[in-house]
Amino acid sequence: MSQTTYHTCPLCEATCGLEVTTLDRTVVSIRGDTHDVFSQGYLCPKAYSLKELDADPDRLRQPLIRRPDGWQTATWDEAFAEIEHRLMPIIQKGGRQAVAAYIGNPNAHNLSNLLYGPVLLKALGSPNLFSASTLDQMPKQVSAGLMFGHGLNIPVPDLERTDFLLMLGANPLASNGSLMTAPDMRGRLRRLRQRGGRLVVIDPQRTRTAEEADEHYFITPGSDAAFLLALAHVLFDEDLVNPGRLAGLANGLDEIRALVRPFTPESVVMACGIPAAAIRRLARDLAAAPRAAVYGRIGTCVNQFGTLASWLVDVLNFLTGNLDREGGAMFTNAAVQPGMLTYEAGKGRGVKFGRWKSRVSGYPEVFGELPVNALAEEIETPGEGQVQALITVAGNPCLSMPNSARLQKALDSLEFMVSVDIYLNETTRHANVILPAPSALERSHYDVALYRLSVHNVANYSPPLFRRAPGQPDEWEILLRLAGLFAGQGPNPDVAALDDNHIRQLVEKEVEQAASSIFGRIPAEILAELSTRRGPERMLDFYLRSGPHGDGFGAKPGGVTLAKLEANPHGLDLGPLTPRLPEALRTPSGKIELAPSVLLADVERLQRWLSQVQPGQLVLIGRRDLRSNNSWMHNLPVLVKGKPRCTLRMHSADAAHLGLIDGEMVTIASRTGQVEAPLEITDNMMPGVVSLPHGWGHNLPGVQLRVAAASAGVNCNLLADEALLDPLSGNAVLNGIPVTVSKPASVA
Ligand SMILES: Nc1nc2c(c(=O)[nH]1)N[C@H]1C(S)=C(S)[C@@H](COP(=O)(O)OP(=O)(O)OC[C@H]3O[C@@H](n4cnc5c(=O)[nH]c(N)nc54)[C@H](O)[C@@H]3O)O[C@H]1N2
Ligand SMILES: Nc1nc2c(c(=O)[nH]1)N[C@H]1C(S)=C(S)[C@@H](COP(=O)(O)OP(=O)(O)OC[C@H]3O[C@@H](n4cnc5c(=O)[nH]c(N)nc54)[C@H](O)[C@@H]3O)O[C@H]1N2
Ligand code: SF4
Ligand SMILES: [Mo]
Repeated sequence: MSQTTYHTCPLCEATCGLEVTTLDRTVVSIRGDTHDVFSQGYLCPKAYSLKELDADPDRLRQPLIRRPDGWQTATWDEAFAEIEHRLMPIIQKGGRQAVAAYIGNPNAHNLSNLLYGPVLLKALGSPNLFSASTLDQMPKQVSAGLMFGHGLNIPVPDLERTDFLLMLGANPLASNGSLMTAPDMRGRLRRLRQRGGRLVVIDPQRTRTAEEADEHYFITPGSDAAFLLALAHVLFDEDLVNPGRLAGLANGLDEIRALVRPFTPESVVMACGIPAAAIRRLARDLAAAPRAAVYGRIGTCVNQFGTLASWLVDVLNFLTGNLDREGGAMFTNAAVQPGMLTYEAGKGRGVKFGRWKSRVSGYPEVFGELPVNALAEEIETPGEGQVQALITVAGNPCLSMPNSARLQKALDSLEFMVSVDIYLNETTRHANVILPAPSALERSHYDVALYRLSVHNVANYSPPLFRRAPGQPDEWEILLRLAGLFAGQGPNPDVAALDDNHIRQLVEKEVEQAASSIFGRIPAEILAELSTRRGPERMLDFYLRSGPHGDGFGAKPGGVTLAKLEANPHGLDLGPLTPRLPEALRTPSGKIELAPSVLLADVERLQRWLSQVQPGQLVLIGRRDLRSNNSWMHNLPVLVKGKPRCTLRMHSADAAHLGLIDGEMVTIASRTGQVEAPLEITDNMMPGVVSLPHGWGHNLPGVQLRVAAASAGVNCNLLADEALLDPLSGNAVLNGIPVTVSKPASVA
């Protein structure tokens, strides 16, 4: 008998609701759930690939142990025994810092891993923690932490009501939106324009999003901070600053006024490539719009001034009175906010960075982690504290991080490596043990991270679609078993007891927080109410019920519980965004910190750069494609069929200048390496800028991705330079890489 159930798509940040029809263990169809409270039937081509992903013969279904004569399948007990046997002596000898961890992007889309990943890392107790965050949004977390007191206090554009959206460094028509959870971006942007609103896109490529916009400006990669400073300059210069309701709630307005004074539009034109007149007009339009939002995404983050640009986006939102106002840039009030409610409302401890430093280059820690760019050198450099073992969880740094050739070599020199993953791929081929995670359709789902950045308050839970294969643990059980092992409990710790212990600690801590809805309650009573559940469901129920929309364990009847979500498979609509300041602030002052001193100081570095800008150097940036997802969905025929997509895009003027012809293979070279890719000439590129997507380059020895190997592409991160990063956030520079492009040596 066929069955129809509802499931949130776990693949990207859009959180689309899917209607899935199954027959026994087979997916018959995947459609958009027209009743989903948020996505209302929208989906993208990746949704259907969930079926292929689940059925993929290359997806690992048993643990693997590397033996001298190759990979061997193993039982779970054998795999954990091997980890205990190999890893614990490394810790005994080299201390906990000898084991590093790398946490990849799919963790952000995985309920088990979001809730239990931190437990694993705490048990590991190593200062050498790395994640894809420093390849991505860390600059935004740092700026949000400094301004609003918490790294997840990130304003999102109120898309449903804004009249003017100034979008920098994002292509949501391909990416489906990021740090802005909103299914059906095309529909939302069209509705914005239909109601008379305007969309302006700032991007070195004329993207699909730019094509939908009222205006698009090319911008030189890495220059957004300068452009935003000039916008702020015009606002002050023309007396257009009007913070409105928040005027009295911010420190530092005078400092900002003084800071932006030298940044006339004329002074940044050379660096940005945007005419001064256009900068002036955009600033006036931004100020004049009844409700406007400035939004910057990965293009503004992954360059050497990522934190400055991320900060200035919100400074502009403040200066124009659009921060925390309907139709402006607002703070989501998510149903689940671990760690957010535990302070006095409206005040907090704020953020502190650099509590420890990386051993070799001395990079400061941010939010408990070190820059990914430091991983290879921490492995390579001998001496006390050297990293000798690595654990990766849902990460593929061998394709995703700068100078990945260096990392690949470094991984081979490790004493031991364990990966929790679904594939034997470019990274896990270096492991000694691979622990397979269950299929995406075999796990429950709730977007703990993404609903925090949602353009509408929603909550939606999906139970697993399929039962796991016999013997296959859930991913949280894998992580807790590793945590127990690291805590010294041996290869077969009592996972259920670890889980009980963890939830008890959470509850005990929460009832002590004065701002909590369960302040002063008796932990045993709360635990009794949760007693029918285990694992992520128990934790989720706890967070939901003690959260801002929750039932407060009886204190607020009718509030959200997991049972209520289970009864509403299309999700719960918790209403449009509402103003949340000052309550959402977690700064020690209880105010918005507009001008944190570290940010002011960093502007000097930007000024030095501006004075040295030299036009004429060809630079490389990336791009995303709707039918792809970072590095790991190229083994699914439905997504990779069609024309090759890993091409080097270049403007026709650059191609003519270099004597290159459309379609021919070209060599792209940088300080760190070189690759060959077919040339695609298109005037959608800014002259002087070329683009190559990331996540390709699958034809490496030992990789077991048969479909991906056939359309392998090249790894653009062989060209990105690990020596370059944004010093405040430690974020990698992935765009604006100086390159040369030429006919391959054999041809020239
Ligand atoms: N040049 C350049 N480089 C970039 C970027 C760029 O724009 N340009 N973007 C950067 C960004 S934004 C990001 S987020 C990073 C991503 O960098 P990573 O997180 O390192 O890489 P992913 O490609 O997301 O690979 C995810 C891994 O998780 C595995 N996986 C998938 N699902 C599951 C699961 O359910 N459980 C487990 N355990 N494993 C799973 C996959 O097999 C794969 O090995 O790449 C960054 N690299
Ligand atoms: N289909 C698909 N969806 C995805 C992903 C995917 O790989 N494929 N990855 C997911 C992940 S991990 C993330 S983080 C999000 C990212 O989501 P987005 O931020 O929307 O990412 P992109 O589509 O890469 O768009 C970034 C844009 O920035 C531009 N850009 C590059 N450098 C600069 C610069 O210096 N300044 C400015 N102003 N623009 C610049 C690029 O040309 C590009 O058009 O997407 C997520 N969704
Ligand atoms: S847009 Fe994202 S969440 Fe929606 S169906 Fe596509 S991959 Fe899934
Ligand atoms: Mo990302």
